[in-house]
Amino acid sequence: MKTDYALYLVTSSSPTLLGPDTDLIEDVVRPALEGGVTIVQLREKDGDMTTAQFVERARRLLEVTREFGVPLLINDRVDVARAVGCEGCHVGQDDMDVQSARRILGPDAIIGVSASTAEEAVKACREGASYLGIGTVFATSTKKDTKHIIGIQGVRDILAALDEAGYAHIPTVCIGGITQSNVQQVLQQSATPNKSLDGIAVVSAIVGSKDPKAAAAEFDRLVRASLPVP
Ligand code: TZP
Ligand code: MG
Repeated sequence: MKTDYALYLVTSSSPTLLGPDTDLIEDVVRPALEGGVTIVQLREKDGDMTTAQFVERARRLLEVTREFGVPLLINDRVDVARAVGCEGCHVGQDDMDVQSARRILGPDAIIGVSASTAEEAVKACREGASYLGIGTVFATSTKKDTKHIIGIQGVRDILAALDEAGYAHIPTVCIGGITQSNVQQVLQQSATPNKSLDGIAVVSAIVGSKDPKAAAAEFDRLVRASLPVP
């Protein structure tokens, strides 16, 4: 089945985003899925979670994403993705390479790669990435080590380079500082004649929202109105 990248939720366990008695899965991800999130990435950077806890959380989350028929990807930890049998993983430039990840997860796994330059994007496609996460678009306090703030023009340049290299068919989402106020501008202004974004990825605009379901539903409305008709 074709993966829908339109509204991609990346989780965070940061206490500054999650309220004190908030359960990430039941109080954030489930309502966000009800609101229209189409794909979920479990990203654990903030706590000092053990591997055992990580696997347990991924298993619990997979039960929920399966209820909604939405893919679950694991950030960085290809081993955890394999252990729980979810749909795939997302790797950054310093993580395991795509080919090795695919050896572990198999030919049908969804393997996403972060890219902040045209070179990184084209290389990831050549190596068999299923989709690209392009960014960081705008400065964000969610990710501390964002060296490369590329702006909308940077996203556009990468999309143009993908088209030029024959990878216009590889799905792309962008990430970093995306809000309900800028999402339509990002989708519209990054589009090139042959290659547009397939969706947007957000952390704080949904995880940090008081009402994740309403936040996701509003993104869903805004994104659907700006994506080219398939
Ligand atoms: N990669 C680049 S920016 C970022 C990641 C994981 C964090 C984006 O968070 P937010 O809150 O949507 O700006
Ligand atoms: Mg990583």
